[in-house]
Amino acid sequence: SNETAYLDLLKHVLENGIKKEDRTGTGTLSTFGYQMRFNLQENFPLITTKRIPFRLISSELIWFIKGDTNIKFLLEHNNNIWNEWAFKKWIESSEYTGPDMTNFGLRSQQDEQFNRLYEEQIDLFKSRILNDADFSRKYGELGNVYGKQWREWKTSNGNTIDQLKEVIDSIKKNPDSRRLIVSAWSPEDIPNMALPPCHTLFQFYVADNKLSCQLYQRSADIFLGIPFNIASYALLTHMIAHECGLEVGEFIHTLGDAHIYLNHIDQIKTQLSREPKQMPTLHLNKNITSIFDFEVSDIEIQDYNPHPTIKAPVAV
Ligand code: DHF
Ligand code: TMP
Repeated sequence: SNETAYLDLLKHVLENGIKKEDRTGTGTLSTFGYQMRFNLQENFPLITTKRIPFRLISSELIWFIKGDTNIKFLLEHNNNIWNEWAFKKWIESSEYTGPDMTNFGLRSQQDEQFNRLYEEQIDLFKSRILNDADFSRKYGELGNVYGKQWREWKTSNGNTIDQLKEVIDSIKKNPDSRRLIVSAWSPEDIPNMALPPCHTLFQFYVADNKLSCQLYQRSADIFLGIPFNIASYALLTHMIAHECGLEVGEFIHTLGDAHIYLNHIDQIKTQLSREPKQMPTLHLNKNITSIFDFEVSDIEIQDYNPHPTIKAPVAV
């Protein structure tokens, strides 16, 4: 089943992962190269062995689709998943004069006193993003991340390419095409991004009146990021199929460096001890005809009754 595909990945990396240091200093168990297939006709692949807050996935995807790269929109939707990467740019700037926040990701896990200072600073940062327009323009910005590359890829002659619009037009006009690709990986632009894109490139495929999608993800945080990424691309595939009058087919998720952070292992053992439940179904507002018009309230999941949340620290 769709959930088994994910649980098998957890087991595979627990059993076969090699100890590997990483950029964040956390340490991982890592494997290279893995593929999962999700049948979107069966159900909507939202993991049930822990609760996944779906509204964070839908608001993040709408943010990408708008071409937005500023966390202000996310904060207005009570979505905090990108805060740390904007905050990092703020504390590294010359305008920041608060307490030393160097390496806040690791230190906030290890030092309770520091963690209180950090919580204070991140709360201040959030309220300035929400209430101070000049500040948010400067420090809410993650740079040329997903939304920018999808909607306004910069060309060498100073124009831009709306990859997302073009791929949807091509799916409608030329569904047999083998060139239905959107790339977020722009080598030239990598230095201008808060985090180089993890979900790097995706391709669509139409056969039998069904739309399938395959994602190449270069780096995969299996406990925290991957359940979000699966649901996000499943949702994107549904939304595009909806606009194009197609059924949904499969989501195929291909991973590069697939890793478990060492401070997620206990959580994963808990998760693996749980019995999967029925995955939910997705309902899109039928009155929306263009993917660019969806709002959070147009996207709903039904019959989602997961096991409880399992908390884990995110590696920054
Ligand atoms: N860095 C790392 N190390 N892993 C990631 O998965 C990751 N993902 C990013 C940005 N940088 C990253 C963007 N996506 C969470 C989920 C997805 C995500 C960022 C963070 C996360 O923390 N999820 C929590 C719930 C968070 C909440 O409720 O606010 C979870 O338990 O799933
Ligand atoms: P890296 O740039 O050093 O690979 O670090 C990025 C980390 O974030 C890595 O653990 C993968 C994880 N990640 C996901 O798994 N999914 C995502 O969507 C994002 C943005 C990051």
